[in-house]
Amino acid sequence: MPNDGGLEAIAHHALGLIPPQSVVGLGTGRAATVFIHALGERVRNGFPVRAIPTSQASAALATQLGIPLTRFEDVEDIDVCVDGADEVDPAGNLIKGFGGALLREKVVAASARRLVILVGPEKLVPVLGTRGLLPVEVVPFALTPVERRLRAMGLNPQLRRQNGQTFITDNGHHILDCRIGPLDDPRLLDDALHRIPGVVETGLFLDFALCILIPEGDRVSTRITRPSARPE
Ligand code: A5P
Repeated sequence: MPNDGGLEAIAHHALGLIPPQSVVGLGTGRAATVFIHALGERVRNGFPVRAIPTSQASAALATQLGIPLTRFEDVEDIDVCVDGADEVDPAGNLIKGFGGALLREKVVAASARRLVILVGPEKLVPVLGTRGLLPVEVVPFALTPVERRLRAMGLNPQLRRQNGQTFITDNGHHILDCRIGPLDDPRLLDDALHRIPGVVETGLFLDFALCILIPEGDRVSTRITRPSARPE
């Protein structure tokens, strides 16, 4: 296996889950980037797909590789979305958004019939929150009140910065990175966060049906969590 933590292997495995003529959701981040390159090669060899990207970065890469992009308005459904994750618990609940694309990632994942998650074993955690960070996307107007609410909840929010500037998401929002520990009840926290006016989305991806691909030695291990990919 090449020295990429096995990402090439799982990305190529994911290609096998994409039927011809599919509409494919393209995730964001390192694992998704490896997959987009693999898909681009297949498209160059004549494989017919259209894609909906989850970020400007993934859109730019797909365009550069000749993968045709489409829009929600022009398709019925997304057949398969392939993305990475920052934490995966044993039930297949996720934390995402360390790369800042959580909102579009969740929109695309929720519109996909099948969600394929590519992760190295270091992302598998016994309990969500183990890595200590939960990104929360916030509209700029609400930054201060939301920050105060999160602080009062004990979440010690930090405004994300990048290259010395406040980080702006592709949607024109900010990210507050909450310091968390292992979460007893991620659903309770997610519901509480969504009740705060100005919070747009959280990095908790709960109850999605997933196919999780993990490199294991020179093999790819597959875990299927739930039968249907769309959370009700
Ligand atoms: C982007 O906002 C994130 O949700 C990524 O999908 C996640 O951070 C995984 O990225 P890597 O594959 O780069 O670890």
